[in-house]
Amino acid sequence: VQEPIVGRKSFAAVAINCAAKAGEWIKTKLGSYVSLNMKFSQHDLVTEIDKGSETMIRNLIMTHFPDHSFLGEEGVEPGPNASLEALDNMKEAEYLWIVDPIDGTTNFVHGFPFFVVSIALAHKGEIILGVVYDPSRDELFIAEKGKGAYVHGRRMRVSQEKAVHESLLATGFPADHQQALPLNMKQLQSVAPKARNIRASGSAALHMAYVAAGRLSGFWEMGLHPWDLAAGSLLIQESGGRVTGLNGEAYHLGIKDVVATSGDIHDELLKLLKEAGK
Ligand code: 2AM
Ligand code: CA
Ligand code: CA
Ligand code: CA
Repeated sequence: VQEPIVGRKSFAAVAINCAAKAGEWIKTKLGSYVSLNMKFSQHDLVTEIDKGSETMIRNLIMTHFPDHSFLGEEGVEPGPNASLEALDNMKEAEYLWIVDPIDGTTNFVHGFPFFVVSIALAHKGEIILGVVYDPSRDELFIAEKGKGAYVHGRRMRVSQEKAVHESLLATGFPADHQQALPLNMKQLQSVAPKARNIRASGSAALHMAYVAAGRLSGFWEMGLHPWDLAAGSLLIQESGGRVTGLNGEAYHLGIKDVVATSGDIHDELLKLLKEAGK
């Protein structure tokens, strides 16, 4: 439903509007031919739909908040450290929107319906708003700092599982086949026999949202970027969970290797992952 633009809309209203509009549009493009580019390697795909979604979101945000800064995946040159350099250039920004226009592009390209739009807003480096929208299931996950996290308008809580052996976990297979992928294989060998089972659905932001919703008890992945994690990290914190780096340091925008859980299993999962890294 279109609301008229009158006065200054809330950050949350604009984020929801962006995510819903972009998500609906992306969904109409699923299964139709899209021209593909390989960004950095054959494992790093981008489509015209990624770029179109980002442009749509950026234009809407800039219309409402012209003095805000914007960091979107498709506006950054590809490469492993580019996102941190871009972030460094923007660290003076008072309000910074951090956007992944499609998280799960490989899924999108293959018609595997696990991809989302991820939108976060940071105020002086602290994430104050996170929205993850899954158009395939029409699910919108939203959190505002200090106000809780919601899906379908209902408050989210992380899962109750107390140990890895009763947990459903998720990971992502890294694009870096030299170092990160072999380490991820070792991590799987360490964690899989201890967990109830493991999923790898190909969207880090969706996995983060599912940890917040209690559908997964934990998620870890290496080599990610701020736009993959910023919104999801607030969803999880506001649902009572815990998000850290691989060494247990508290989540911040520069974290690339993430461990996100309901909280109770966090130390046990960190320990299993650490053992795999030895
Ligand atoms: P994307 O779809 O926005 O690119 C899946 O394991 C996760 O890794 C997704 O969130 C995906 O985001 C991200 N990803 C895919 N290719 C990547 C690459 N080459 N480098 C870093 N992250 C990548
Ligand atoms: Ca990408
Ligand atoms: Ca992504
Ligand atoms: Ca993306």
